[in-house]
Amino acid sequence: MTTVSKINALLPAIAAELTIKPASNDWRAFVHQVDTHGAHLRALFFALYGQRVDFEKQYVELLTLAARSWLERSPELKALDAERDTNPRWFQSERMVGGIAYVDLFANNLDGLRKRLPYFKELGLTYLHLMPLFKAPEGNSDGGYAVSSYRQVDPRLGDIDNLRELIGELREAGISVCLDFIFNHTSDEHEWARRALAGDRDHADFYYFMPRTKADLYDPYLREIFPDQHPGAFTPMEHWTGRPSDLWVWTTFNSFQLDLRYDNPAVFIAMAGEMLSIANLGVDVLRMDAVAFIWKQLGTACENLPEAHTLIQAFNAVARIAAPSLLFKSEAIVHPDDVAKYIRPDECQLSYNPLLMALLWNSLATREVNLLSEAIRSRSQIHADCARVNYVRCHDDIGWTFSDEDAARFGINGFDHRRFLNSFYTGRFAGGFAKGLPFQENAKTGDGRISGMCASLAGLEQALEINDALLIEHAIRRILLVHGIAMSYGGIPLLYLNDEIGQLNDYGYLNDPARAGDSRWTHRPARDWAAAERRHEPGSVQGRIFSGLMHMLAMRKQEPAFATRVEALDSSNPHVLAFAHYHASGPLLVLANFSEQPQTVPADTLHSQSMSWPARDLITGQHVSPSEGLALSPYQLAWLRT
Ligand code: OTU
Repeated sequence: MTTVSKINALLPAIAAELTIKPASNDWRAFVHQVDTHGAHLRALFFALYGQRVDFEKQYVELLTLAARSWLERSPELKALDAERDTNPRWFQSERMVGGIAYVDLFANNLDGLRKRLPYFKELGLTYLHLMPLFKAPEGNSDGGYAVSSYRQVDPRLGDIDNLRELIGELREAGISVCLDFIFNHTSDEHEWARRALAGDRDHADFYYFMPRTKADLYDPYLREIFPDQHPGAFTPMEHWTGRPSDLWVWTTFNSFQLDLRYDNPAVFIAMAGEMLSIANLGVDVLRMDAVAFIWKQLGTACENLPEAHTLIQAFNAVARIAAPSLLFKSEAIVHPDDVAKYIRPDECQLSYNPLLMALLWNSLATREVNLLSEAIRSRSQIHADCARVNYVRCHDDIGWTFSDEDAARFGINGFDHRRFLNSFYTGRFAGGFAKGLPFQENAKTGDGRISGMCASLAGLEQALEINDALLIEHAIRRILLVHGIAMSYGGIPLLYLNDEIGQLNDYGYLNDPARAGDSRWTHRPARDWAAAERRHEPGSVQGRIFSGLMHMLAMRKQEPAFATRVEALDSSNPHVLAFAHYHASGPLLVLANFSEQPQTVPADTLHSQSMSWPARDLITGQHVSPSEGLALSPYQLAWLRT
């Protein structure tokens, strides 16, 4: 029997078990999805678990789970599945605008968020990432990234029905919803973890328990992710039981986040079930949290292993069968070579673009575009069915994940340069504009990352403190510039809500013991709705930032060239970033001055473009003739179109 017919032979028994009529449309659709993707799923599942004697049994269990979830999926979502099937690149549209918000900090709870729908419409959002909202430990839960139940909403926010309704309403308003799939670990209060920690044998195999001698074999190879929380990657069992024990538990992040053990197929199947239940709430995109860490192998760094990819592809194949329109977005904040490997139509169709994010901040600090331009030249191309999510800030720290090899090409030493960037963005660098905080500085390795709101990092906090009009102007221009580049890149531009009104660092977290040890809370402020009210006042800081961003977004939505791939250009000026989109209707040229001095792009450089002049700058609306070269004012961004 071929693999396909072997799988199909399993289906009648599954239909019987689920008491569904094999002739029903619903079941026929499922059979069709299994016909198309079942063999691929089986091959991936076999690659992971094929050596086990109970492999077939596990596979039948997985397929049964997929069938059950499909049958539970609502008719509306099935209609959406069919619609997206005819328009699989919907997320590449120039009309896409994304936002990220914490439900509690932005609007208290799910009901409050629903009342903010008019604001999301005003922003023109078509995509909204709601930060973790499932049940999590009280006190420190790593901002919800320690999940205690994937089926229950944090009761402070509402319940699962509120969530389902909210997602439905957002969809009606043309806004797709992204939620996190936090699948590398659960909280120590999750049912599975409670049982495992209490000594239940079946659940012990859901996590990595091992004697210290074995942990010692792993530890030397591992990167410390949260060195402030605990050294190495393990937490002693004693932490929970209070009794001396030789056992340690793998906790890559905080001690209350226990890494799941994916070499156990029961874990894969259980998490596939949680994934599909989230999908059936109506979620369009799953943000695949911490993808780099999901597979471990002794003698390796346990990051970005080939099996991690197989595993995500297997989850993706499950989605194709049981929730076909669901997309994955990878959250891999690692070396750009490794980030790129998660971006595939059969793995993660979407990916954060951490390299662009980090290099935007790098260029603001150095006033040079060398690394950014090189990244666009050599690292921007991805599969035509995928897209990047381009952002300036998010709820996490900024890690300097550029490639040392790329930096070396410009005579830059990666290690020293990261030290410079950390000192620049923590305000230790004399004459700098930034007000950020260090995150997880590691004295042993010299590593460190940066926390801070976009506005504070861009100089607004300092400029307002000394009340200097020119510095305020520069800061606002920096904010608009980096956002403008994220909007120019193609893919989905993502706003970290509160940045659009220039909210500053919040130092209140220092008074909260559950948060004081984690500087990321400085850039997770409660929404300042009073400040937001000033967004329509022309001269106010909020008004200048908000109207600048809204204007660029409006222009972007009218310009299909933004949906085409980006190509680097040489501006002949070290302070000016240049790239283009080549659309059938003609090129779109993007020029960006990263310095506080006026800059010129030479006439020859502009004439070498396949563009007919004069061109129109979509941002200023002015016509541009480059006879004498093009003059750009401090931090000016230009979108030139014939
Ligand atoms: C992610 O980030 C989340 O975005 C964080 O908010 C969580 O704390 C964390 O996972 C645990 O769930 O280390 O500083 O290289 O790829 O996975 C942020 C690490 C992080 C990153 C990332 C992680």
